[in-house]
Amino acid sequence: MSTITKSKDFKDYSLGSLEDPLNEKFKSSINLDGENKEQLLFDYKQMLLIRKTEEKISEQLVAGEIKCPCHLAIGQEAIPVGISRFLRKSDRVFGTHRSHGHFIAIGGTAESLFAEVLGKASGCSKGFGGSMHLYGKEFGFYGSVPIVGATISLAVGAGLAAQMDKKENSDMGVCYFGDGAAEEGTLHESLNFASIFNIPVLFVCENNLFSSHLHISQRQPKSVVGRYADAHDILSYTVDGNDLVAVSQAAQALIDNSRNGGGPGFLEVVTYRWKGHVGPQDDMDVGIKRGEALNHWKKRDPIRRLSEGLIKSNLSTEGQLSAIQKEVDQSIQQDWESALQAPYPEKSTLLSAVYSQPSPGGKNV
Ligand SMILES: Cc1ncc(C[n+]2csc(CCOP(=O)(O)OP(=O)(O)O)c2C)c(N)n1
Ligand SMILES: [Mg+2]
Repeated sequence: MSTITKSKDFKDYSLGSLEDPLNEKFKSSINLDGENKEQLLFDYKQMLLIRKTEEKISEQLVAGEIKCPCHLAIGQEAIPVGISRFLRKSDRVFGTHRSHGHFIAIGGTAESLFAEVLGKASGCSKGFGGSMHLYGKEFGFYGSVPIVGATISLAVGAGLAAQMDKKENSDMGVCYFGDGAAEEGTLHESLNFASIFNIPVLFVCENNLFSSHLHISQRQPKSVVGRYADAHDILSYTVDGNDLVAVSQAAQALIDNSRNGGGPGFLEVVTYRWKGHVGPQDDMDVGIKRGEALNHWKKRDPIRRLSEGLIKSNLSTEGQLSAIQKEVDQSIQQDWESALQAPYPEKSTLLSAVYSQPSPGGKNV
């Protein structure tokens, strides 16, 4: 069993070894005891799909083919994949400025994402949104936005709507947000409201230790973000976000509890993004270099730790895993080419999603 730990059990609300890049414990293969082989292989493929989709985007940003700003989450793939195991189409999931993985993990296609970042009409937001405005209501993705923290209260509202539907085994609101977003007042008001009204909502804090270029130690007295949930009497786990099994076990416990009337849950997943805050470079975009820490975190690669676990437990072989890799590579190449060939939106649609009509004098009414 992987360890899932309540946030309040972290001594002095310090992440300790979880945030220490030198700690060897988090570099080895993950424990897959009791896990279902088919599910693990599916998850492996999903994680690879997310990784390789973002690598393609990174490459095409460098090539100049993609022009919109893209925030990459390479290194964080275990999180949305581990959580999405337990989500359904009727749930209402909200993302952030860094949501390519959130979108794909619950059913978005690489093709519609590529088309979106290229501004093509076949994009998931019809080419009007770009990387930070992803949408796929048909599979439960209610949107990602660039305004940090903005979707947290929306997910609470969506959870309230689900509660008002009075379904047994309720649908859920889910919001992903970062450790930086946890510094916005909206999180604290949302936690309070969700707690008081017992709302079925899952707060997922991707604590990658950075808000833009600032490390959490420069911004906060304690590194465990789950302490805010404890303050509002919300069940909260803080786990290794690069361990698929730890993420999924904690997600399952919290989601089952919420669906059955137990109120909100808070899942803090500790991770690290391999790229700078925005764009394809490894280093931070304001000239700060993470240096050796980044190299150590790369040894905590969630995909390698899963693939090594699969082989070690005799659940798969090198050959099977490389066949999956090939399949993913091929599908990504095809999806990229279709997106490239797709048309741009018609000029006539430019104002179709603008709610206020420009007056003849040019002033909005
Ligand atoms: C309300 C608001 N404030 C500031 C910004 C600028 N900004 C964009 S992303 C970001 C850092 C967010 O950090 P975190 O929430 O930890 O997410 P991460 O980028 O680490 O995934 C900031 C400050 C913004 N987009 N919106
Ligand atoms: Mg962060």
